Amino acid sequence: MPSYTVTVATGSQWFAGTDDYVYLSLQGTAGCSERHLLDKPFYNDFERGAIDSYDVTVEEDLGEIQLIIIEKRKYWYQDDWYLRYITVKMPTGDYLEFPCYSWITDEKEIVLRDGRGESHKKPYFLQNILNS
Ligand SMILES: [Ca+2]
Ligand SMILES: [Ca+2]
Repeated sequence: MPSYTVTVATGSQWFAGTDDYVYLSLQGTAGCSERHLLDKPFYNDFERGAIDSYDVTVEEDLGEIQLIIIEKRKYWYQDDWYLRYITVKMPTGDYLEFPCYSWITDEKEIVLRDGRGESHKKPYFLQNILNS
């Protein structure tokens, strides 16, 4: 089954992190994924300045990913989240970048689109991480 690696970058400003539930769906040219809860066991996800990666396995190849749908749901109290960007590593090894750079405040769905219109190079910030 195809697997996508989803990397989520939380902002580094005060209170940017969240303990809310974050669900992700991938929508591609060939289909849509199920809704996945992004959660690593025994780990505090989406803290300030964190870059967290999750493997999302899907039943069938989704083709080129066009949209990401993020849903934030309350865990205990309302906990705003500053999402910088999400990258998706495709089964082919290509990376797609979905910029957000905004606060997600309520319990709502947001839709992120591929920010570059070109998917065959690694984003420069990943090159920086790999080169450092
Ligand atoms: Ca917060
Ligand atoms: Ca957290």
